[in-house]
Amino acid sequence: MLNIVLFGPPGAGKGTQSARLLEKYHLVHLSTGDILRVEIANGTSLGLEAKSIMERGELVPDAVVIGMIKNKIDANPAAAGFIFDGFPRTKAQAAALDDMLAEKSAPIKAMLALEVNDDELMKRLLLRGKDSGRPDDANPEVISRRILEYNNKTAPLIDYYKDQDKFRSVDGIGTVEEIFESLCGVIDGL
Ligand code: B4P
Repeated sequence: MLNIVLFGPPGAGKGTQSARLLEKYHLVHLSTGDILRVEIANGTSLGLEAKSIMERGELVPDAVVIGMIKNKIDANPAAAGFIFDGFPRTKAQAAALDDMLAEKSAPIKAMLALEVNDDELMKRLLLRGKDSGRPDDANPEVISRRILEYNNKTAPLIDYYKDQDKFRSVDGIGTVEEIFESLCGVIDGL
């Protein structure tokens, strides 16, 4: 099984690159951001809980996203592998993911980290906010909060995966195609 964590700050290109990678490697895409937005659109109780948190640019509680991911893994027993996009975002989430995959004897092969500076992140997200309808992309203060949450709670995962010798850095600046080629180069060398 090819299980990959696609990692990076908000706006690094995780969603963009996931779409291409899953097509090439026939993987199942698990994006906690996408799952949460579907819950919000469907007006579920989980969606109602997540909506205001996401609109503030904060992280949804660990127990909520861990439960969501577990359900999706269980629902795809025949998958050739998973791309985890936007998950894990905290050490508790990373440890829970390791436990879930240990049960299947299919650990994470690599964490591919897209490196993009804060100015470029802000530019990309504000641009997307003009037509995406995502409230968390429309406001520079909310974007700054998301970047702060990333630096405080998510960036420490780099060391978590370095300790397991799974961290791989990829330059996230360039054309979508160039970055895709770099990611494929790393995956093909695993
Ligand atoms: P996400 O949906 O994961 O959103 P994101 O981190 O902001 O990144 P996204 O994947 O959307 O952007 P991308 O880099 O593809 O999370 C949203 C919220 O959900 C979080 O803030 C949090 O509240 C909650 N949440 C989700 N997962 C959670 C978890 N595990 N725990 C707790 N809370 C969680 O792309 C951004 C833009 O850049 C796009 O417009 C794209 O077109 C553009 N772009 C991409 N590549 C480019 C390139 N090479 N050049 C120029 N532009 C590019």
